[in-house]
Amino acid sequence: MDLIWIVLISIVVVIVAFGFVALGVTRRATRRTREIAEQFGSLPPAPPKRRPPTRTPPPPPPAPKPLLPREALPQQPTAPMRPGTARAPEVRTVAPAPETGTGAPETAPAETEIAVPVEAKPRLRDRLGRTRAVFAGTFGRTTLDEAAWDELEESLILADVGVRTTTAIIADLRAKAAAQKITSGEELMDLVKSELVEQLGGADRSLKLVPGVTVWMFVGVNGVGKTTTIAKLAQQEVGAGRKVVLAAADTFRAAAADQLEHWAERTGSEIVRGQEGADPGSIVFDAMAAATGRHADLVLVDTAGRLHTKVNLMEELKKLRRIVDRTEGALQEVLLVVDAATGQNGLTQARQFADAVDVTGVVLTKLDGTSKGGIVLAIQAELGIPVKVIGVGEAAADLIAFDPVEFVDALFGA
Ligand SMILES: Nc1nc2c(ncn2[C@@H]2O[C@H](COP(=O)(O)OP(=O)(O)O)[C@@H](O)[C@H]2O)c(=O)[nH]1
Ligand SMILES: [Mg+2]
Repeated sequence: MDLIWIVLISIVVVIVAFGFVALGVTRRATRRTREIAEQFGSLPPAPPKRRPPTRTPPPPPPAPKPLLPREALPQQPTAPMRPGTARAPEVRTVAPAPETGTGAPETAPAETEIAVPVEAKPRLRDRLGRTRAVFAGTFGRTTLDEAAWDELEESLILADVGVRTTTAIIADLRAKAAAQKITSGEELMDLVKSELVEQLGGADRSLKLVPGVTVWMFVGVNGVGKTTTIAKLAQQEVGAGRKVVLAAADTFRAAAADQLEHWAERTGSEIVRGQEGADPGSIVFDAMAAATGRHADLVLVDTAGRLHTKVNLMEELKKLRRIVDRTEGALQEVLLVVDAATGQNGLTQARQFADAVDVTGVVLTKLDGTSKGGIVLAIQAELGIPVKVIGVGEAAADLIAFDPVEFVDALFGA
């Protein structure tokens, strides 16, 4: 009996021992399988202590920012349809977006409210470099002889002051130089500066605003900078807390209203626009209605610079003027936009527009890229129309209220 028990116990011990051995082998085999599989990437990685050192993978790229779809922009209801219009002009209010120059339209993240950043105002002196260069060295002479006078005359003509105005200025200066017994180039420079300020001085250059709705209308040939100037002024006026409506009455070119709408978005203005070929009169009519209905302060009317004929254009502008004039006292400025680089040609254009619509002031653009800044003097002397604001670049902040003293200082100052 004892023997049987001993045999049985021995068998159990042997079985248990086998079991342990088998378990160990299986574990080792599993580990090995895992290691092999890991090398071929088919299993989840083993605990860190078993992994060969690896580099931290780069963080995933940030998720793209949500873009604001056009439909998501807050929109005003469409203005009422007028008889004779193919489609009612649309009135939209658009949220201000950040200014990044005058490039292609961009959309803004929907969830953040973005204020139009205040751009640094450009220094006039820096932007007038090319006209300034025309006068550089003119006043370096120690004696005021005939050569010095010739040089000054030449510089004024080169800067596009125009022959007639230059002749008048030189005659005036000669008389003053003789009376004041001026003998050096340096003294002459002071005299020239005060003469030019005097020539330019005295005009009222303010852009008029009245209580209720004020309208500023912009006229001028294609490409001079009407739409850009409107954008710049819209930014300025919205910044001053005014509610601004842009009237896209240049329906001659397809892109014109799009360009204005883009600026409405950036400046936080409302826009009234129609389709290409729509009646500009109906756009202005609806813009006036929208402005009155919504208690806007200012309507900026963009007009076409070209129609099929010049007569058409002038007649169209007169018509737009009459529509605005139905709101008594609203039309405060008819601003003729002139590209400074066109020099004396700009004067011819100015005469034609001034004859058709009573122009109240000139916006002289692109002074930054031209040596013909002297045209400011010619416009005022020959047309009697004051230059009110000047464009010195393509960005929204590149608009400066024209000040004769600042202008002359920028041309001749050290
Ligand atoms: N350098 C410079 N470019 C300007 C200025 N004003 C407008 N422009 C550019 O002139 C071009 C025509 O302007 P736009 O406003 O479309 O002219 P519009 O046809 O009269 O409306 C655009 O490329 C503007 O960026 C300015 O003061 N300086
Ligand atoms: Mg335009």
